[in-house]
This record gives sequence, C-alpha cells and structure tokens, in this order.
Amino acid sequence: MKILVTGFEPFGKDSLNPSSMVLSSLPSTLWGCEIDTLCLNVEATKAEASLKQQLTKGYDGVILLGVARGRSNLTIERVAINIDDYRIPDNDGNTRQDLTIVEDGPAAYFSTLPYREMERVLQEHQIPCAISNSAGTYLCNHMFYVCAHESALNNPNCKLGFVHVPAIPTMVVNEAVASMSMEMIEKAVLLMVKTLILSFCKKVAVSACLCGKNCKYNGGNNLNESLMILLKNHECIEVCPEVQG
Ligand code: PCA
Repeated sequence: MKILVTGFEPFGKDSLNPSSMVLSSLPSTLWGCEIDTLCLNVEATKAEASLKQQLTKGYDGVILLGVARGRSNLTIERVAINIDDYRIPDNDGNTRQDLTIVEDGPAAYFSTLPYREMERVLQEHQIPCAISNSAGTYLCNHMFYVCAHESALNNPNCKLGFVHVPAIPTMVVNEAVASMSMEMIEKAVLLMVKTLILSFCKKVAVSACLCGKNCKYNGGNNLNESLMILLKNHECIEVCPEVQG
C-alpha cells in the first residue's frame, strides 16, 4: 500500500508553512505501508505538474495539506469546487478570478477520505478538529480539485482529500490570530495517516498486550490508549505470539 501526503511552500506574507514543515516528521513506512511526501508550489501550473507526475506512482490514498491562517482548529475539507478566485496573488504574482479549474469538469468533488473517522480519532486525542465545507477558492481548493479529477480519470479507487492546518505560533506572535503548536499538528497528521491506512483493513491483528491483556512476561500489559482509539471501529484479532508459542 502507498500513501502520499503533500504540503505547500510558504506564501503571502508568511515565511513558514506548517503544512510542508510537518512532512519531515512522517515515517517513510508505517505498518507495512509506504509513505511519500511532496511539497507543492503556490502556483497552479507548477503544482499541477509536480502532483500529476507524483500521482503516476499509483497511490492508494492521498492527504493534501495546506495552512488556513485564522482557523483555530484542524479542518478536514469535505468538498473541492471547480473555481479559482484568488484573494491574493500566487507566488509568481498571478491572480485568477471566477475561473473554472477544469473546463467541462464537474462542479465539485467530495473527499473520499474517511473524514468522520479522522475527526473522531483526532477529537478523542484532544486535538481540536472539525469537518469544513469550504476549502476556499485559492491553491488549496485548486489542488484538491485537480487531484480528485486526476484520480477520477486514472485511479478511481484512491481515497483522497484535503486537510487545512492552523498557523503555528511563530507565524502570529504579534497578531490576535489563532494558532496550533507544530507538535500537535505533527501528532494530528500522523493520526490521520494511521486512520487512512486502517480504513483499508477489514480485520486487524493486534498484539494482545497493547489491548491491555496481561500476557506480558511479567504478568502485566502494554495498554496503548491511542491505538485503542484508532481501532475502536475495527474488528480486531488479539494475538500474543509468546502465549501461542
Ligand atoms: N494554503 C493556501 C494555499 C497554500 C496553503 O498552504 C490555501 O488555503 O489555499
């Protein structure tokens, strides 16, 4: 299985973008799944070219990330719309107003990520998060739409969608603007990747000691509460190789 996570370079007045900063914190493999990362330009033609090139690898899942300055929580986007209407110029100075992204393309694409489950998992980890019904009309919406369109044509089983992260504190030290720590964003993105991987699994084999079974050599267990939250809606088969041996 292969998952792609993308972020964006900084844009506008910001010299940082947590959506690409978070990428280096991800492992390159997780639970047998390959995880690739890609930083996109804040300019549509370049971003489209690099994403389309990357998508030829044939991913099972794609999580696109961007920053939404001013939002206080992580927002999992439900829908990408076929419109560019830039609030500020992109990084090459281009502006776009009232333009369709793909001529004759559908008006919108819905996220195919397990977004309700992602929302539950994040909230149960005490990470502020919500489903959002607008990814805006700038580069984030644009790349969400382009990715969905590309996958509808070439890889229809791919689960993909967009998540906006808030600004980090260093971006807003002298402004009354909401922020979230980089540490929390890193934790959230990893949890979303895990939730996505698990969404492909009908049954999950899990070490019994991680579920709280007292099967360890010393009579105790290694209860992992985060894992229990992740596995709540899954059929789990608890295994203990030592006991079975
Ligand atoms: N956020 C912008 C584009 C790049 C990014 O990180 C947006 O919300 O459209």
